[in-house]
Amino acid sequence: MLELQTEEYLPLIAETELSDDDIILEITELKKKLKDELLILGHHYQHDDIIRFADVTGDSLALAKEAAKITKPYIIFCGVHFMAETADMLTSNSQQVILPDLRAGCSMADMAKDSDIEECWDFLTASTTEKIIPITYINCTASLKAFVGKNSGAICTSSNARKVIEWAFKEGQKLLFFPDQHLGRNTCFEMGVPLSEMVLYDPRKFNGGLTSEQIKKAKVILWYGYCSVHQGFTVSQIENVRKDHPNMKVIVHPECNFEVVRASDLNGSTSYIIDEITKAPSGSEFAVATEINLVNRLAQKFTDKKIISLSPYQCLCTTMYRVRPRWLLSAMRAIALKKPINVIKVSPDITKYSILALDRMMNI
Ligand code: CIZ
Repeated sequence: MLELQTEEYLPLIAETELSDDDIILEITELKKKLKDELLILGHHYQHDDIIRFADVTGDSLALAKEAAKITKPYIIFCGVHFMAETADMLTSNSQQVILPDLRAGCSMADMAKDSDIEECWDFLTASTTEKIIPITYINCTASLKAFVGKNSGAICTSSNARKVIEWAFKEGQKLLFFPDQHLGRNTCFEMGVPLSEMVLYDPRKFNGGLTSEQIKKAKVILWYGYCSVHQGFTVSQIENVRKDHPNMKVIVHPECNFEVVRASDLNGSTSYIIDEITKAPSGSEFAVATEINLVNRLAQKFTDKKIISLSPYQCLCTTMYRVRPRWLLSAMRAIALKKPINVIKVSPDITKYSILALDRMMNI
């Protein structure tokens, strides 16, 4: 391993001659050396060559809660930007949350921009006197979390969306759901809200493409956002699986579109998918519609079950994939020098209101 003495050691690993094997070796050594100061978190959608170094793996909320429990000064969050933000908000000021590659964003989170959200809120509140409760999926920017916190709303995850929406309907008459239209639509439909009472607010259009009359009539206003990985699954893929594997259950994430969820056998969050597959008897067969790294890992783990991706195409989360061992090593070298890089810090004001929205969710 190189000597950890000077800042010359810091240049991005991409600029060095290190081979992939050298990188893995050095991460392994640094992990031992930093064991008292560093926690590495790995989201389910990360590649195996990152997951192998994770102290804890899980979904975004589980990992953020894990970060909140520990007192180690450094947390490397192998996931995407909004996840590191949530972890920063739940940890103390003296702890530092690090995202190995700052380009690891989330296209769905980026679909709800602050100025568009304010414009939407002004239009909706001017269109109706009924109380609108804003709910956001946890997969969003910290500033959207703060917006819902400020406006009497709450955060939800894909596991508790139904409970949070039930709460919202007790608090107000209408729901504004950010940023994933599919999770909002699928959950509300399963709760008995007909599609005719849901409208789609598209921030690329004037007034979201809606009239005040439509807002008055609607019970649910869905934001036009989606996850490009989950939106890629199709009903014809389900039909093909049913033809080729008659005993196979189709299990999909609720970020998939409405038709796909309706045509599936089971739907739920990544934790739900993992639990269903784990508890299924030996010999069970599943076609899974979620990120490919998780599907492959499940297939490798449960060799007594047949597990395939619903899609024959590569359904990889490219932003998650930006976190490569090279960047993990860069982040670890910087910690070893006590000069952490890529530290994610959310402002106190945004944190205050986001925590309000998170707390509301926790109390529901
Ligand atoms: O919140 C997460 O971690 C994601 C991306 C999905 C889920 O269902 O857990």
